[in-house]
Amino acid sequence: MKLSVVLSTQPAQFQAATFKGNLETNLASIAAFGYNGAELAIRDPKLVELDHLDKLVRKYKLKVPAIGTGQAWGEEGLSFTDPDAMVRRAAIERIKSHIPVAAHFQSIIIIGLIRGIVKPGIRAEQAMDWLIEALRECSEAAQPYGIRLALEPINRYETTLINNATQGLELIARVGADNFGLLLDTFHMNMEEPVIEDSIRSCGKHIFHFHVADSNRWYPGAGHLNFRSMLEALASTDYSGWVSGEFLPKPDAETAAQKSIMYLHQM
Ligand code: LER
Ligand code: MN
Repeated sequence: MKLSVVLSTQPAQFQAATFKGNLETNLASIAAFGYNGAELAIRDPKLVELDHLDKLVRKYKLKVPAIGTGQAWGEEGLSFTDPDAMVRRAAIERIKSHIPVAAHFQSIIIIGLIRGIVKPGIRAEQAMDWLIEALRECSEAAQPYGIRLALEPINRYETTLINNATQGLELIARVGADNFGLLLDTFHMNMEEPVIEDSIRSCGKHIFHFHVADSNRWYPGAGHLNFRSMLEALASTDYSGWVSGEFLPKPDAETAAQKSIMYLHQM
């Protein structure tokens, strides 16, 4: 099991970006705790100095399994399903601008909240059509680089578009691109899936990435989710990707990251 944890490269409102603040200090801690990788939350690749980032990631012998993109929604309001065509275009271009960074580190590009929500006055079918169009364009742009995109079903309190695995699988069929799959997150699945393990098994080969947090979004082991059975279900799909910690920095990022890796290693 390859383990990573989320680190934001910029200040972010998103609370479950486990590490924020000084990049090098955080990468050093993540490596020291025994993680194999750091999942990077990048609002805008223009704000990142790729050479500097690459040097630090190499220095601490870490991989970058995935790039989170949701801050473009959280901080700037960009989305694939905004009624304003300029905003939709900016969201698509923003995702495409992650491709060179993803190609450099061989990372998956995460499609989280940048998909947006169904805005008032917009029909759900219209939002879905915009979403599918955007995902096709981005998947097609990433394909020549061998880069995969993973859409994350997110719980109903954060979005009205794609809350569960069934909807995620339907979307995959409609987008119809081999390099487009799913990111499953145990925190969201705990709210939306009837039986988490069954949903993991049903997603099978379409699972490109996996986020872990416990029921309370603290580190695994701090709540009531059954990580042994969820990870067994994941293994039964022949998953060869990463298990990435995305949990609240509570009581603080370092303690949470350490407790999580100790707990997951026991599994
Ligand atoms: C991001 O990976 C996530 O899980 C969402 O809750 C972001 O709001
Ligand atoms: Mn997540």
